[in-house]
Amino acid sequence: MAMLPILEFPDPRLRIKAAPVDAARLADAWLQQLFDDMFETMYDAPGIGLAASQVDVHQRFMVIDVTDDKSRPLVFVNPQITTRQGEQVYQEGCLSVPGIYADVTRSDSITVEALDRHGQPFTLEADGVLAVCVQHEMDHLDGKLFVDYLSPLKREMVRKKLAKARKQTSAA
Ligand code: GNR
Ligand code: NI
Repeated sequence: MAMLPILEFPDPRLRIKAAPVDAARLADAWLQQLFDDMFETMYDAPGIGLAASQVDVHQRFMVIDVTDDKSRPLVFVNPQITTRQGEQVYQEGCLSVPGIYADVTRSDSITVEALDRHGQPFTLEADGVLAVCVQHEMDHLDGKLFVDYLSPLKREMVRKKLAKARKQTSAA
């Protein structure tokens, strides 16, 4: 098990569009280890989701667990949203944009189809925070961050705030 470094905004590598996973690669030990390491990194943060893009792996998969007791770890490989209904506003945060929170409007309920970590296809109906998290992680796979939904001015304020926070951390 290993903790993985998480890329932070405005790192340009967060903008790379991830490529589909070759399902045959799910038999590889390194990919299975990476799933485990991503869960460990996410739980330690703590966070409710982590996309491969955030750990500098530009392939289409993510891990999610929205429970309080780590009881429902989900791996989504090559996820696709097949239905969307309604709208919800949720105050989002992101491990790649630490300490920043903002309201984002997304679909209220979705159907997502993906492969699990063993290559088995599954379909999940999600609403509430799980639906938010799936959409947030899939944005990462397309090189998109929740701060992209803010105005350019607010996004620039976020960039400056993070730069200042980093400077203080390194000076301490
Ligand atoms: O841990 C996380 N919490 C969260 C809260 C509201 C909306 C989305 C999220 S995802 C985030 C972890 C993360 O950055 N995943 O990419
Ligand atoms: Ni995120």
